[in-house]
Amino acid sequence: MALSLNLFHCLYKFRVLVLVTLCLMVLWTTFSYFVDSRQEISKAKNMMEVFRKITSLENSQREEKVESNTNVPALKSFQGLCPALSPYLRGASKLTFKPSVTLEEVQKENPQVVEGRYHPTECSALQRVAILIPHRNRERHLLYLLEHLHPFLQRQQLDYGIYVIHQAGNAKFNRAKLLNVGYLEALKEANWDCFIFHDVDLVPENDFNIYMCDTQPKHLVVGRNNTGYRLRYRGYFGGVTALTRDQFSKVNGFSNSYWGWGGEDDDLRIRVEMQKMKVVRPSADIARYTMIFHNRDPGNEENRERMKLLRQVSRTWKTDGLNSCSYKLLSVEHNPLYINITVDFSVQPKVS
Ligand code: UDH
Ligand code: MN
Repeated sequence: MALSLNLFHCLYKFRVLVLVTLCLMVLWTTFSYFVDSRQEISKAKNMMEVFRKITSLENSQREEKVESNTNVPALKSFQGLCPALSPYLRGASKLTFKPSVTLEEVQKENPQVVEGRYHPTECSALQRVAILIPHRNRERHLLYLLEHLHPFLQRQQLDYGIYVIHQAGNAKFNRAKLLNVGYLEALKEANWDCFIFHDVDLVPENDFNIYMCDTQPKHLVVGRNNTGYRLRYRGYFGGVTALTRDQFSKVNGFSNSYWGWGGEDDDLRIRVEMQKMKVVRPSADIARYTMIFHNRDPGNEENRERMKLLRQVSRTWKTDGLNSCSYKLLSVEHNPLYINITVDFSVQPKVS
């Protein structure tokens, strides 16, 4: 009896123990569940806080950018295309040429020009424009042109580069071939959309004369001071012209055959017309230039062959142009204000 009572007591104790253990386990599980979820909640709270901080930081940065854009052009991200008409244009101006001006001064005036190139930082330029200047022995004219052209092009919010193509030696000058070289060499450096073929001695007077290409080849010199600001003759296509990469390639560029002065610009007009393109011009009150006075250069005597060449354009244009322009490249120098390309036309390059 005592044994069974003892056994019963033991069993009872065991049950109580099991029950207490179970209770403790339930309590522990519940407790740890609450602790875990509290931790999760605080983790989530932390994450929310971090997220809130990041977004508020982003917003304040965005506001800063918008603010800086309205004051000083500084940051390019989040920005769209430049407007069709730049807000910096000034219109007509009376040009002056100071004989004492130096390259260093022009450099100082244009701190944003690097190795002859510039692009606006406040917006994305509408076109990438290469200015090609044929050159030999006209250093002073080049200086005057650079002095005026750099600020002029920056006011137009263009992504641009100025290339000076220099003919080495004293042989007959070939303006058209130099411009072909400029086109071919400039395209090795950048994907230019538009080319401005620019005499060194013509300075634009009005910055509403936009140095961008059109749907048709554009002639930019309607008038100049030495012709009473009237077009030299009907069909004149010289001095400064603007053609897109495709327009110029479609006509096979300039002819390489015009040595000495004259004819090459008329030849280009004939090529343009043969491709059913039409020369367009800005209005006469805007397309005005000052020509820096000069005499005829030695080595650029009038080309007496030009009339004969002009009669043959329809037969020659396909094989005389960009696709047949051979030259010896002497150097490509990246000066602060322009890229200088020097070529020699007197020797034919070796074909390797
Ligand atoms: N060029 C040079 N060096 C030269 C010859 C020509 O750089 O020795 C370039 C220069 O970019 C010049 C362009 O080729 O602007 C056209 O040549 P040009 O200025 O001689 O042609 P333009 O029709 O004058 O202006 C021709 C001679 C006019 C003499 C008038 C005298 N009053
Ligand atoms: Mn000239």
